[in-house]
Amino acid sequence: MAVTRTFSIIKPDATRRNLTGAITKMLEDAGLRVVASKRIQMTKEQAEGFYAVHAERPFFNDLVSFMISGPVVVQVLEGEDAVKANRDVMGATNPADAAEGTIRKTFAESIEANSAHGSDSDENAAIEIAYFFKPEEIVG
Ligand code: RTP
Ligand code: MG
Repeated sequence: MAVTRTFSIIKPDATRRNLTGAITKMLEDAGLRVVASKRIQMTKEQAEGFYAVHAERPFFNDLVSFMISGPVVVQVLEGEDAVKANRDVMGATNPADAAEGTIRKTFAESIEANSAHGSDSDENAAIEIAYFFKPEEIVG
């Protein structure tokens, strides 16, 4: 298995509750290394662009409003099969379905305010990383 990168967001419900460190610790304990990180306030345009794939979904407008409701921490994570390692430790989208010990089971407030985002493929990871980071901001 190769060392790869993925893209993570610590969402506004989590930054509001001061969980940036706790969630980052769970990512690190899962074998992932933070090779880039910044706390930002996303603009509406940025959030709409990031979630463009969901533009036709009924929850799109609520999701964009939620994602700009407070600061987020965007991160690039590196590790063995990083996309899978990250999604495994995040748990299911709906915290009611998430396994014990996952980030979403531990911290999520709802299916929307679910504390963390993680890319769902290597291809999308590369697109999402480039959406928020310049190459020189990532130090492996
Ligand atoms: P993510 O993209 O954030 O890592 O989450 P995911 O793959 O598990 O979920 P996805 O289907 O890509 O949905 C993106 C985000 O939209 C919100 N959502 N709300 N109200 C709803 O039914 C609903 N479904 C999804 C969540 O914040 C989800 O993470
Ligand atoms: Mg997704």
